[in-house]
Amino acid sequence: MPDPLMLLPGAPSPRDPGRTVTLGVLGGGQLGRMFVHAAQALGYRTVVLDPDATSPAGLVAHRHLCAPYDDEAALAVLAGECDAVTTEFENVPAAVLRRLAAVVPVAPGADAVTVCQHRALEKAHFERSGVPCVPWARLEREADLSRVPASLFPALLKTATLGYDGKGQVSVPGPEALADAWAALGRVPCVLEQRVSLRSELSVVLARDRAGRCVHLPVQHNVHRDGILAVTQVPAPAVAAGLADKALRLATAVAASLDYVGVLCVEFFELDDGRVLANEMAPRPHNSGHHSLDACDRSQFDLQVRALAGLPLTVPRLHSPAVMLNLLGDLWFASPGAAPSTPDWASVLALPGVHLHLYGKTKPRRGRKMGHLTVTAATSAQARTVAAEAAGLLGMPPLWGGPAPVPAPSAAGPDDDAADPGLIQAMSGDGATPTAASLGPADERASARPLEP
Ligand code: AIR
Repeated sequence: MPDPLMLLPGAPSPRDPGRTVTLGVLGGGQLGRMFVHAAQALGYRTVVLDPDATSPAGLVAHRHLCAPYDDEAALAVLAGECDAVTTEFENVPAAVLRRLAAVVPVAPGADAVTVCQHRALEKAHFERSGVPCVPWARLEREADLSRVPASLFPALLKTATLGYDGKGQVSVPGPEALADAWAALGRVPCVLEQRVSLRSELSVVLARDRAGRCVHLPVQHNVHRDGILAVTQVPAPAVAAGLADKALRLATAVAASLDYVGVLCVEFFELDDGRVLANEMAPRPHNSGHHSLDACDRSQFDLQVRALAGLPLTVPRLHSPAVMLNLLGDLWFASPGAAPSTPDWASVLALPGVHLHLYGKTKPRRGRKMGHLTVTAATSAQARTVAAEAAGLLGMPPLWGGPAPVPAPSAAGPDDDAADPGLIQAMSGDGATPTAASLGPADERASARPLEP
């Protein structure tokens, strides 16, 4: 059944036949920029609302409304000029989405975004949906400090709202450090999470349409540094058999229980003891899905456009193994205190299979996501080798915090080069379990080599 709200690209707007169908996005960062690129490639007109005059998405959209997210006049123009609106940043107030939804189709909906914007609501929602997460406690007032069970330590204290990319997080080794940690975060509502022993971090990016049909990207393996995603690999290496299926099932269940429409990312921890726990989710495309621009025949941004416009969601196929490296502002500073200088892109672009994406941010800052680089190759091993070379040329730290995660020889045999034809990935469609072939090479699923968390 086609979506009754289907908005055909390049067609006259059903709301105003004098203009072309227009898609709007709240937030003008890199995620909005890549959404705009995908929408424009299909032939949609695009409008971005973002307060920054040089926002990455505002610079490429047909129209940039440069105003705060809750500016009444700008929201009226957005609602009047768009046929559907989405968001790219969970810090956009959910109330704004709710107000817009009274006038224009909005996806994801305000209720789902509200849950994703608040870590305590998010964890409670995971638990309600039967999705296990790390032991945690809510911290809202002074009295809560003494009620925290000792078993939660060592722990991480995170602000309940407005945190991303490692912002708003403090490590808390023991109960005696909790009061100071909470003070350091401004005594705002927080969640305290037990620090668990991680074997790996995984994520699932899925898209769900208004009829509840769901497709997903391959399960991604992520390495974070200082709370910021550093490296993503697909197919995910060294994921125990059955575990990828489980992550896909859990992510699909979360989306269904939110009655979610749009692109959703759920991040998971794989523990040393084999359990899979949900970490957090994002109501938008995700950094760990950026590889899909170059390694899949349907990117997460294509999926975001399709879900919003009510176009059919087709199964993304991973056609090449890939390694994605984040390019942080640090790369622009050759030494502490130095003036920013452009990294040596020429050397990196001379490597095979390198796809450079810069977001057009005018001010490099340490820890700021300035772009990413995806290496695609015929095999995972080749992608890792070229990625390590690119990282070396750019002066990045070793990618996996040590030697590259070369697959351990497995008793079953085929090496990862030989096994890569099994790349076809994967839809859950109606929630169906993906096939073994969809989960990548057997040795990458089953081998148990350790990876840096
Ligand atoms: N973003 C949203 N949540 C997490 C991230 N990284 C993206 C969005 C947002 C941008 O980061 O695209 O607009 C903000 O980046 P910056 O560098 O301006 O803080």
